[in-house]
Amino acid sequence: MTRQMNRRQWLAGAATLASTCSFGLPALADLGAPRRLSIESANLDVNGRSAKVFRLVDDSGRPGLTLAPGERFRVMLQNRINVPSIVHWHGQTPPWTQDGFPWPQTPALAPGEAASYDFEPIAGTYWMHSHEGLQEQSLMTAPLVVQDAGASQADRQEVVLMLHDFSFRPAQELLADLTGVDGGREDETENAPAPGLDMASMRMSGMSTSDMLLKSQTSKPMAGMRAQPATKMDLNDIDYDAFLANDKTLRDPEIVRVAAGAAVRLRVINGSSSSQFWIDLGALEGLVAAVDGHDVKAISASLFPLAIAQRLDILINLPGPGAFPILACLEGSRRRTGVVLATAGAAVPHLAEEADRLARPVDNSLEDRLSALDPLSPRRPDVSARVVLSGGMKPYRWAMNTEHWPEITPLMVKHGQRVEIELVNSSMMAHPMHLHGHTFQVIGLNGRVLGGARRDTILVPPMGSARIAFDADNPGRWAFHCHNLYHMAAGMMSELRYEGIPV
Ligand SMILES: [Cu+2]
Repeated sequence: MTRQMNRRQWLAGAATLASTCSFGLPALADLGAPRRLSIESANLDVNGRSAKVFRLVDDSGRPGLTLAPGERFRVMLQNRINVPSIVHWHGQTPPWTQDGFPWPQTPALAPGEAASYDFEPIAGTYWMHSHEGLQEQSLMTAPLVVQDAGASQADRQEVVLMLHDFSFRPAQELLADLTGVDGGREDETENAPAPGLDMASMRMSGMSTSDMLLKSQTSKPMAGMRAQPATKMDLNDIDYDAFLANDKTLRDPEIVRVAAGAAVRLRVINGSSSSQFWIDLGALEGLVAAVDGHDVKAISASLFPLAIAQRLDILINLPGPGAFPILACLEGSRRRTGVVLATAGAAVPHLAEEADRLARPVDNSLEDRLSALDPLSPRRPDVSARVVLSGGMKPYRWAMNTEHWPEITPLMVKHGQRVEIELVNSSMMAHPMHLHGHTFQVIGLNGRVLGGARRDTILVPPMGSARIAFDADNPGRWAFHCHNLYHMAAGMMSELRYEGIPV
């Protein structure tokens, strides 16, 4: 495969030079070659059936990256698939030209093309995913763990739990079913229809919009939830074929070997395109130590809501020998996935893919109790914006302030300003809203003032609101969008733009 030095590499090279000059000599660890990351296609076995998926792997074939304490994010990314692609370092705050969003100035990498990245990462549990088309649904996602010097001293075994929703059907078809518009075929990973089934009959076997509405309005009250016939909340736009935990289902889950009485740091990443979960530790008690990579005052629990794209660092001290399932239960459903922490010789129980009870909708019950260890300094906002989230299933169209990407009006800010945004959800679906390039603090939920967590993704529940604040300290063009892939694809994306950035 040929490698060309492209414009982006020159940009990144210049950035390296600039940072070396302005910050003095690079650390010793930075003198070696950059880490390599490849965008590849691969086959994955899902419950006995082979699927074509994408992968983001290092030279040894491992998914994603784990950076040592203090290590810079120095990565050479190569596109080894036959369609354009670009990878976003979710939650990190690089210069905007290295954010992995396909702006006109930073287009996707052509097949065979490579790009280099060099920035100082934030320590914590992060992830990476394609920001090109619907590639994320085909598992172009991977963990990005940046180890923290303090956390690694704590001598905890690290366990990463990466969650995915999975369909054998191409994402373009799933979207076309929702919008009623044939989006055409674009992804290389499309899984061929089973013999004897043509595309039309596959589409007919898919769920109609009314089926999905029916499905979401379950007649029985969900566990822990009162029956509320007046409220029609929409959950789970897509009927997935499987839910994956580290690429496996509960039919044959990953068994993570742990020592009896081990101290574990569980890094849970919801890399799903359109699914939200309750993380269930069963009999174990866990301490939430960080959300979206940022430390919070620890909260003890055994059940934790996790919206799309969010992460949880949960500290668990195992009580002794045994097998300990860590389950992710799909909201509004009995379906679940997970891994098992097991000591040597422990009998691992069979875990059904369906729970006895429906999980209730993911909510902000944990968010309400979180507070940042490193809050923003108190300051009056220079910019106060209100963003109304709207849309629905029929037609399947989602908006921010009634605008649909790419016909949007950017939210303009100046470098150095304190910005507050009130996110108001006027729709019947939850929207996990993600702002690129910044860490915000949650300062209000449903009108209640909060000194909440610092994050990059906040859930805005149906008819609810969330207020976020951040310092405009990273000039550029930044995507601001719902992280439900299908909501984003159906318009729910906007831009935060700094004055003075040429477009
Ligand atoms: Cu949404």
